[in-house]
Amino acid sequence: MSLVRTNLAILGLQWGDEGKGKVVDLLSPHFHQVVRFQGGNNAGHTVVVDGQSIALHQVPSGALHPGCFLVVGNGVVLNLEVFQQELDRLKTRGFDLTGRLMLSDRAHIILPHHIALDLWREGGANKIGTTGRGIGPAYEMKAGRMGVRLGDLLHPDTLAERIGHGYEEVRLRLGAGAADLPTLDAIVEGLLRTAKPLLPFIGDTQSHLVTAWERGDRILFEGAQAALLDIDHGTYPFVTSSNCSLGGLFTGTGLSPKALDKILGIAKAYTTRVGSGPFPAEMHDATGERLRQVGKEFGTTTGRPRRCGWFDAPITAHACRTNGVDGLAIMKLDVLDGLDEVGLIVGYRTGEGTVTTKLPSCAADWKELKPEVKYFKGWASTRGITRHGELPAEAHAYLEALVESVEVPIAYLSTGPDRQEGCVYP
Ligand code: 2SA
Ligand code: MG
Repeated sequence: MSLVRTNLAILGLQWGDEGKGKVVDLLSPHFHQVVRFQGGNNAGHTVVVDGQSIALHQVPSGALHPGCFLVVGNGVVLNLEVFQQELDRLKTRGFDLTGRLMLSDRAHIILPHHIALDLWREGGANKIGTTGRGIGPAYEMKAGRMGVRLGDLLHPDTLAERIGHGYEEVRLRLGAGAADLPTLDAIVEGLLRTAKPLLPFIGDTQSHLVTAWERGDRILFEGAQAALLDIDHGTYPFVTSSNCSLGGLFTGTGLSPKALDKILGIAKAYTTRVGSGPFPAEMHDATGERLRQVGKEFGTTTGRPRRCGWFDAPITAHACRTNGVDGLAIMKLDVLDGLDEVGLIVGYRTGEGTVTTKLPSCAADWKELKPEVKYFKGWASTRGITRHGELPAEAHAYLEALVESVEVPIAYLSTGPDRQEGCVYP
């Protein structure tokens, strides 16, 4: 599978944190446009350059390559204050994005009362384990037609009214808790102040992308979160509030499916999840802890420890179907180095004792499922391997079984955090 001569989507196949940032960063030099289409600052993509890591939340991961034009599509929800901080951080590291960044005038803005509502809900019994960044309420306001879009910033006199509808609803819901909210005037003022340096970046990203496509630019679409966190196809209600699988790419940019050539699905060689919700692979034992420590499985955005388990083939196969994945990038294989045996979840044993690979639609039904694990002999080291022929035979056997169970070939294998640690599959 050619990863570079195409318009390519990079999508997460598990519950996020698969290492999409590294892949986007690796591939970016071959693309003219790098596009985010959903999510907000709940995403945290770490890219490592010369041993130094940079965490990006809303700026597309192509930022470190001066030849890439960066697009934030209409499906994204933006925290402008955080966005500006990211720009500033990048600037001090020598990456100035002036002239190569466009933010959709239709992208929605995350406001202080969205964050307050997110946190207020998370304090209650129906905790989802969100990132607390106001993502859910921002998308809710969008669907409820009370959202505020970047384009609205160009009409400052209408802002108070636009923001006011949603603000009043949040105040009603928070009741006494609303006392801590900033006033509407303060929100409008703060927003205008924060937005000022960003105004030159706001534009019609759909037209920009259609034009780029028509002139033959190569476009890289950078997914955030992942299929199992997709609001429709994930483990609802323990999901994020956007379509992080393939459909969201089209609604989140306004581009036609014809503009996309290939889909690369990203998965770790094991599985992690942060936050609450179904996770049949979870290991509460020393092996789970080992994966967490060796894999440094703590959230980029919130620092929360991630739940860890073996590679879960049924969920990954579901994600591949949902996304029409052409090839897999298997990340962090080296984290499994040195284990006596490596497990692969090939199905789930149900309450009735049968084995299934079908995922329940209802979170309650997941509780019944016990993973059916197939074990493989471990290997000494894959760290830093750059040619797939050099992989230990045991690692080959494991990867072959993984491919067989997911029914999608591997296109890229990562064997360490650095750019050069990994190999393209023949
Ligand atoms: P929210 O804040 O409303 O989106 O939270 C809802 C659920 O979605 C989960 N969530 C995530 N889980 C893992 N990684 C996330 N972001 C990655 C990061 C970046 C990525 O490194 O931080 O992979 O794109 C992420 N974002 C949301 C969250 O834990 C809740 O379960
Ligand atoms: Mg991450």
